[in-house]
Amino acid sequence: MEFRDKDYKYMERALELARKGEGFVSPNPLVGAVIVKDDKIIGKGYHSAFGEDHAEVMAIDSADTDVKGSDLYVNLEPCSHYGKTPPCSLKVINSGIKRVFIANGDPNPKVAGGGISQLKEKDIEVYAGLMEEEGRKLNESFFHFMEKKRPFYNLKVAQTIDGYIAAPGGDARWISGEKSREYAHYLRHKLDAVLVGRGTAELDDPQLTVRHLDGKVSQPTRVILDSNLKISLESKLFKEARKGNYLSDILVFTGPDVDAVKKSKFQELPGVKVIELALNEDNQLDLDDLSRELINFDLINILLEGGSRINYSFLKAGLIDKYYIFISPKILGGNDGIPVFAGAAPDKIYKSEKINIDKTERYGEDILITAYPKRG
Ligand code: AOF
Ligand code: ZN
Repeated sequence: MEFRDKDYKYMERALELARKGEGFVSPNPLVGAVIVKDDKIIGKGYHSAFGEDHAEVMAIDSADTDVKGSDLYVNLEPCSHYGKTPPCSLKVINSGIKRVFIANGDPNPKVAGGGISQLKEKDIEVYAGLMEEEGRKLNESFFHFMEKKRPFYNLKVAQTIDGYIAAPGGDARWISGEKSREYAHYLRHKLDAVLVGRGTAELDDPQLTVRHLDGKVSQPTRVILDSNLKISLESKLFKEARKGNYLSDILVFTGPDVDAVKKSKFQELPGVKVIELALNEDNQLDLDDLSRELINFDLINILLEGGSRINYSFLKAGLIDKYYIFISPKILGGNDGIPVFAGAAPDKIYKSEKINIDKTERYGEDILITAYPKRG
């Protein structure tokens, strides 16, 4: 099927609408829809929050003209299952829409082609694959989760030109500029959870919340990896929780058999949970076990925010799915700064992790490199 220029234009609009749900729909995908009749958009909609109407429903209900005989552009195959809402396929069929343009099939096993076949059975023309790549990218964490059954891990680092994320004593304020830090807050809003190691949680004493953004924001779940539950109850994160300032859950992952008294002190705090994980052969938290737990909490799009040992463990485990690397025009110098990945390096360059650079952009004086691992 040869798509026409206007098909791209309308699908682009659907993708744009879908993006309005960023931060609010997970673990559902971002979906947008437009209804076109006589070359005019007569209805539009998007999935605005988890549990809310699906895009097609909002688009059909918003139409200011009878939708009978019109075209629907939607980036995901209309669902065919009874979930939190009734199937979109029925809504589309009953509305009298004549043709449906889709970017991606829905990999959810409850749908998986069922939506498309229901439409076709009712003689609706279905054209799938319009802007397939763009649609897949928009929902990369959703597709990854459906296919691999594990979270999508995004590594974010702010480094000097010479590859350090902090001075020897841990000072990192600030490596990247204001524009980059603002973007990092947008990532926290967009993704489901922010994950840091105990060292970073204590040294930087961060709140791991979204600030510096306009409009309604979504606060990510905060995840701390701390094998021995050594983190202080006096850290900012827990102090705020104790004051009753609930912003989002805080999940502390530890190894097995940690101090029960200390554990209960954390658990008493509103929104704080301590979860014990198995250890791997290196006596570190088992990241597969962690992945399973995160999925249990519906956390599928995770922002790894350090520090360097956590970064290294995820790198070694081959778990980093996307890189956001901010490079700031600063040179720390010396050889004792804190590297991006702290641990033993391979002995040969050919053993290094290979990545594909997707984009390079300027954020103020910094460069942001977005990259994906090259995996077979
Ligand atoms: C659509 N249109 O706008 C979205 C779809 O829990 P529920 O009932 O909201 O269903 C969620 C599933 O529905 C989700 O996993 C995905 O397969 C599909 N999402 N489908 O037709 C939409 N958001
Ligand atoms: Zn639906």
